[in-house]
Amino acid sequence: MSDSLSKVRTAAAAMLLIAAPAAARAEDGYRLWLRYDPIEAPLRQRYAAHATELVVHASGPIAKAAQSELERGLSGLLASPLPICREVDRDGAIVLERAPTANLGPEGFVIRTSRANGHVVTRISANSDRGLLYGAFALLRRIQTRQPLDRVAVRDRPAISLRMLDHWDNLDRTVERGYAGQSLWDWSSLPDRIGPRYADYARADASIGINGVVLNNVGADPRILAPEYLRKVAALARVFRPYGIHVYVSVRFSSPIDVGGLKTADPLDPAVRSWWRSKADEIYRLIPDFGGILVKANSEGEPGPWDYHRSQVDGANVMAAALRPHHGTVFWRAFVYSNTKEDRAKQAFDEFRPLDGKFASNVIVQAKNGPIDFQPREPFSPLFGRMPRTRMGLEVQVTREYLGGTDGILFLAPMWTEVLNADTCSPRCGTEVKSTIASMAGVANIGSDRDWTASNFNQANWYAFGRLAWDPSLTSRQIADEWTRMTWSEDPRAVNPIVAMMLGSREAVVDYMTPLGLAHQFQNDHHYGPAPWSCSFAQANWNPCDYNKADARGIGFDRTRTGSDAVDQYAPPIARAFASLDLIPDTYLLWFQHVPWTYKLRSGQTLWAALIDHYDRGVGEIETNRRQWQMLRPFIDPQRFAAVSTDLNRQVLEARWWRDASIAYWQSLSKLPLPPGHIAPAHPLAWYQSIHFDTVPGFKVPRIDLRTLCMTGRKDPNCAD
Ligand code: BDP
Repeated sequence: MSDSLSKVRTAAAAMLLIAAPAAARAEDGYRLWLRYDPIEAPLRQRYAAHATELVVHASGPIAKAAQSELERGLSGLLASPLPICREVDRDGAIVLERAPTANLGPEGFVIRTSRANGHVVTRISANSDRGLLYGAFALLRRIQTRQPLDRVAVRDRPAISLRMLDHWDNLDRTVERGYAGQSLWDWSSLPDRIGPRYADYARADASIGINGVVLNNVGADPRILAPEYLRKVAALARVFRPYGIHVYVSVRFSSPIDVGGLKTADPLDPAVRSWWRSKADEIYRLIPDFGGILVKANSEGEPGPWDYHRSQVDGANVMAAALRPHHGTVFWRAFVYSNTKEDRAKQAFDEFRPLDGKFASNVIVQAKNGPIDFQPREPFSPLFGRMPRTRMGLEVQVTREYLGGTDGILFLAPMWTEVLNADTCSPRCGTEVKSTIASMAGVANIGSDRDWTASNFNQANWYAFGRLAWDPSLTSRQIADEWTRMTWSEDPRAVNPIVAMMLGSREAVVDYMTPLGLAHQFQNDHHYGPAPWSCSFAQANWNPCDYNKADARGIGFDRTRTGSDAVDQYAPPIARAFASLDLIPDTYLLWFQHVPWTYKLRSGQTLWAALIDHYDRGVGEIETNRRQWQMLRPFIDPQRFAAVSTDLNRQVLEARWWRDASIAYWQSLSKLPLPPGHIAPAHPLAWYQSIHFDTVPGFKVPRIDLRTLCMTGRKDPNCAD
């Protein structure tokens, strides 16, 4: 008993720290969705009756993490310390216990109202401590989102077994396509100094079910495999382990030369094979639960098996053989293309499809959601469903490289559910992408900024990624709703408008950037801002003009049989739909078809009129969001309210810039007047073509400041001197 009393005291002390009055706390976004502020008084009593004590029948480090999260969360939410007891001795106990349960797998859990020692209790049970950890977070989420705790019967297990965040972090702490400051990993002070942020990061990941983290950039620095860095990796693995997270690293294909001192990295060379084997042994001696490696080979200047006239299979399998005795996984990226005349959208499929069935069983071929590159909208990659004898992984980008970085509100769940739910029609219709994948990876948007993601709303994308990787059948609305309640407010007068803003935001961005199937219309290199006219790269498939194919007569990339024939990479029913002007959804029109400016859509509207409508709809939506946000002032703390207001001001200017610059360019080709009711761009085309900022998001600065964006030329109250 004295044991449990001392625990009560510890929990009470912790609670004082956690449940400090909201007003006194800096609302800087650090707590993410794990805020645990006290719930409204009348309701609190109801929940308190279901959390009278905590009884834990599991003792491993992961179960301990689950226990401490419950202590922290419940004592915060209920504004009262949570007694820890050995056995159930009253109604309302929460029992955390390992109990063999069929069909739950190693990570699933059950939460249910039941009885113990004659008392009514809530049991969280699982086959493993990892299941308990996920169950603990699920219970907290129930309370955070105010779902009832009487008569609970939840059974949940992840649909996808490998749920990964891929950090594109460099060893010098810069982050490729990162907008949230430096890398979280302070390589120079590792392994000696372990700041509290590492564990806070792991808690956040675990709370949404992420179980794998790739620490470094796919354009990998080979030093990551040097003993000095492996010790640092091991230190992070130790912090992450109690949260059920395995670490992985990206490796450079030429590592046998770069760090091994060999003369070749030819995967069929025996010395190379044995180098990978002994490197794997060395890693696993340090990190017994090391997850594996991620490889970007023969793409965008990275070395790979082609350098030795070997195939992607040869490259992947030599590493897989080295990892296999240790149960490690090789994620081999399908993002492979080169500077040839062939349509870039076709190259990955052409390369990988003939290799189906040849990859080792511990290789996952990881393809981006679309055939090109994280655009605001792409059709799903034709590799999904068409590699039936290969373990496939889906890669999405959580960081907003092509989507305005940190500007405004952009919720990406609608984009990801679009691909997860896409019907591959392989082997038969009704086979959705989500049922064809073994893993889901998100390119992280996380950095050392206090709010982790450089904008409060970008946190929602980290959250949504984890939730969808766990359960791809969740809807965007469900995710937006729970995140909003956990992050902003429980008041429906705040929840409803915020959720509505989030749900409309992705389509708005597509509309103001690249409507009707357009893609890759970005300024070069940094991918911030419009440049549909740009045609100056020697590598044609980096040029926006190569993707829009716009001229005086029309616009769009012909990927039907009269063009590049990318349509035929899809299963026949899909190929038929994309190839047919009668069947193709408007959203993919210009991705697959080249049509005249005056082409009549099925709605009866001309393409020209529809394009202008979309741009204006996109801008209008963001302007509405900005107004709407102002009405939420009474419900939101001043610090985060101001930060989001600024983000939205930037997004309004960015949206107008996209709209004006794009229309000015298309009009210079089509020579068509704007349909009635639409205003002309504020400036002539040359104005937009001359905009070149020295500092843009991700290039020297995390975000572009408002004054600079004002130079894109539209009048706005925020641009007045
Ligand atoms: C592109 C990014 C580049 C990445 C590449 C990749 O611009 O920074 O290295 O994707 O995924 O979109 O490898």
